[in-house]
Amino acid sequence: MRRSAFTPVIALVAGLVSGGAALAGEKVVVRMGSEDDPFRFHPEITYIAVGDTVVFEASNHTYSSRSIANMCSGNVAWRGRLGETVSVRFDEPGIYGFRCDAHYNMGMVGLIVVGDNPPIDPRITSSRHPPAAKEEFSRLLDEVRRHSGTLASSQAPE
Ligand SMILES: [Cu+2]
Repeated sequence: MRRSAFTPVIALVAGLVSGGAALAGEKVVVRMGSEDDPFRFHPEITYIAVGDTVVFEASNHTYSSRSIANMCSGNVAWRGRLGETVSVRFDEPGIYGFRCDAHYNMGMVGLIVVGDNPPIDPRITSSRHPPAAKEEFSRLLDEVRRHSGTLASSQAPE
């Protein structure tokens, strides 16, 4: 009985704390490779809120995560070494492209989408890549467009 009397106060405090969530966001894990599907990031597209941190977790020493310069907004850049787990915080809305150094040629790339349906910067769509990575990015960007509703499922290629 006594305890429930305090509940509204606790809820209010919790509300205040989450109001400042942009400063202390969530941690979201992107795994680099897996036994079943080794040359891919899991997931390939990660949707997060502004202020969240992405932890790129290497499942073994052949993987790395590295931002692609033309595909990142603001001053965000990271470069993990092979086998290194890196954490990156995203404080600006936008779409960020990244790659695995060892398997970029095989199309091991991914996207981080920060905020609610950020526009796709033309720099991202015109960025140049080896064929498999290019194909993968165009597939992932269509997926992002579908997610934001700017590409209807019926327009989906294939
Ligand atoms: Cu790789």
